[in-house]
Amino acid sequence: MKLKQIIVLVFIMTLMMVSSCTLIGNKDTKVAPNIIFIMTDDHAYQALSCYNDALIETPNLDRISDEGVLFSQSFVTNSICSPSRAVLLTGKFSHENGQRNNGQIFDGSQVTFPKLLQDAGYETAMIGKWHLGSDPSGFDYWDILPGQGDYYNPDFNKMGETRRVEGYVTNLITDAALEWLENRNTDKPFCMLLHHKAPHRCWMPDTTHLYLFNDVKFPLPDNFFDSYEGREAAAAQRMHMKDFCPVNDLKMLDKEGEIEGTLRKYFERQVGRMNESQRKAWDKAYAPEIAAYKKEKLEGKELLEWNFQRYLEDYLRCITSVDENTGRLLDYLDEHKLTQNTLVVYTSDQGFYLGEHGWFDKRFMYEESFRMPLMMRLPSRIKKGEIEQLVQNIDFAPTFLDLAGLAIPTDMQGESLLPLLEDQNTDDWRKSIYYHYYEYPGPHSVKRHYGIRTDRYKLIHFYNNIDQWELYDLEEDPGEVNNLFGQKAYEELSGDLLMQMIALQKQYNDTTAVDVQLNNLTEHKY
Ligand SMILES: [Ca+2]
Repeated sequence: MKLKQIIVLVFIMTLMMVSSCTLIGNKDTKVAPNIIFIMTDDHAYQALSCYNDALIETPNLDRISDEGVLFSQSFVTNSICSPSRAVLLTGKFSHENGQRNNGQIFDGSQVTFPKLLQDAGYETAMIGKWHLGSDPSGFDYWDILPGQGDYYNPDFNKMGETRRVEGYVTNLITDAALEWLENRNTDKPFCMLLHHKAPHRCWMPDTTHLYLFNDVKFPLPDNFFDSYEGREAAAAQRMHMKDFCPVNDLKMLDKEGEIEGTLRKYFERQVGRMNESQRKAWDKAYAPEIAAYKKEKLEGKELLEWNFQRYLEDYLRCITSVDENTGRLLDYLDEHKLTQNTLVVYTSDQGFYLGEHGWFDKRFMYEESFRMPLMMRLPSRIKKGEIEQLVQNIDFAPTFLDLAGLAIPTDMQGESLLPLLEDQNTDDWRKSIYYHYYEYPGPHSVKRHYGIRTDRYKLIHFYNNIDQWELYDLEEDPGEVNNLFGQKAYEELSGDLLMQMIALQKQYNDTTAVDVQLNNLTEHKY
């Protein structure tokens, strides 16, 4: 073969490789999109102005929903960090992927969507908070925070090598993401998981945001002074504004050491990571707050309200960093002409309480921690507007595989969201969703429970060392303070929801919950 013929042949082969990679599994002419999945840790939908602008403006995050879709009913299957991450990767409930609680080591030998995308020709990356114990698998590149990670000058573990990086964690994770995008293999479509640490407890803001919201008085939620009447499990939690550690959670680290707090040593380690100028800026900002706290010695309701304001200031400052850094990423996509064919997803590993029921943290199946914020943008392919159908984090993996034109493994338990995104006929979409939380005994003392939610109603069963059912009409009682279970007028509805829930437990193969119900039925002879 002559040299010229060889060159032509190599050129044609290269073209064929590029086009087969770009289409990935799509049989038709649809081009496989790039995927950027941005997930924060504990970002409440109440703190996103595309959902509600009562607390904060998030103009950059809102761009995703303005130019794409906003899911108004998106939910988690188990409202806690590592279980949520395992559901994302596997498309399966906790009882199927094995990750029921924080602290368990994720079985990385399982089938996950990044592995399937990688096998099909995507370049894959995982950057930021991983929090699954085992090393990431299915990624061409990973650069993660060990464990929970730190806000200031954090360690990163890049493909097995740990180093300390100077700076603020949300900026650094975004820097790492942009650097990877810049150096990626441009012949392949890519899938990047960008997982922020923020705004996880202990809500440490960047030095550039330490004075934000200083003059703002945030409105108290209607159920802030909840009495938990008729709700035994809600009364037993330890995640109330009164349970805050003043030093760690409210940043009252006085030099004299007079302010006590169970997490003081932990927080001293956090600020101990700061360099001299960071520490100087930090101490200057909090000194007046600390002095006032010591002088005023607030008690009772006044102290709770002060705790609430103090908590929200820092939490929302952390969100501002996330918002600004998401803006940097979206700008990069614009500048590099990647916007049209890149799916940008924004979500959090679950919701969070911002004073509702008097709480912080998550875990419960009540709305604020059960709901996840979720926005998606892919201008070349998906519609704009709001999606009201019930969706869950089991749906992420099937959706990404479907978008790439790949087969969805039959044992994945979620549904592809593509029909909703493309405005196809979705009359037969699911009408109810299922939840199961396990981490008890555990931090914050939230008892084990499972339940079902429809558009309007929610039935929950708390079990293990308690046996209590709760029923809510979300239209009449959005704050979930009025447990209707056991009232005569609601017996038929409760029975109907119970039957629907048993059907979901069978569909999802949640035998533990079925066993619990059978035991309770036998013990209590209902
Ligand atoms: Ca979380």
